[in-house]
Amino acid sequence: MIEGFRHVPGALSEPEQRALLADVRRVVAEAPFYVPSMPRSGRPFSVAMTNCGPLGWVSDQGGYRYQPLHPRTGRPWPPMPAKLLELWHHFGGFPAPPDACLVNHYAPGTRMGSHRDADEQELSAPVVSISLGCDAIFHVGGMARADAKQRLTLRSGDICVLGGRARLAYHGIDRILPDTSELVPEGGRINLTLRRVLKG
Ligand code: MD6
Ligand code: FE
Repeated sequence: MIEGFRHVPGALSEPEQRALLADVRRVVAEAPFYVPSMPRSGRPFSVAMTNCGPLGWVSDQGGYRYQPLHPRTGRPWPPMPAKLLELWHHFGGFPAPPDACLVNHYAPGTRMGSHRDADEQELSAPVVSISLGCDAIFHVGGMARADAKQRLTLRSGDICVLGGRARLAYHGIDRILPDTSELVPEGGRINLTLRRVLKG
C-alpha cells in the first residue's frame, strides 16, 4: 500500500456513528444536499453533496473550488461539529484545525470516479475520511491515473487517512453494496472528508 495511506476499520463505535449521523442531520437541515455538476461537461455527479465548516468544496461549470457559501441557498456553511474536530486531531495529527468538511451522500448505484484531492493550498495536511452507512468498494492507486490500484471495503465507522505520499494519490468509490447497514434510514452511504484548505 502507498506510504501515507491508513485504514482504521471500526474506528467509531455504533453510538459514536449514531451521534455523528445526528450531527450530519443538523448540518443538512441548514445546508441541504444538492447535486453538483462537472466542470467542463456540466454533467451531474451521481453523488449528492453538502459541507460544513468555514469553507466548502463545490464544482460547477466554473471549475472545482472552495467557497464560504452554499451554492444553492447562498448562506454560509454550518459550523463544523465538535466531534469532527476531535477526530481530525486524533487521526490527522495536523496542528491547524480543518477548515472544510465535504459531506457526500451515495445512494445505491452511485459512484465516485478516480480523482485526486488537489484543490487545497495546504497539501502537507492529510485528508481524514469517515464512512457511515452501507459498505463501499474503495480504490487507491498512485500518482498517475494508470498506476496499479488496490481495493478495499470501507464499512460504517471506518476512518481512512490520505497523508504523506498518498495525499495526492488517485482514489475513488467503485460501488456501494446495498442493504449492508441499517445506520442510515434512507439507505446508502454518507462519507465525511475533513480537510485543511488554507495554509495554517
Ligand atoms: C469516499 N473519498 O469515501 C470518497 N478523498 O466516498 C474520497 O474521495 C477521499 O476517502 C480524500 C481522502 C480520503 C477519501
Ligand atoms: Fe477524494
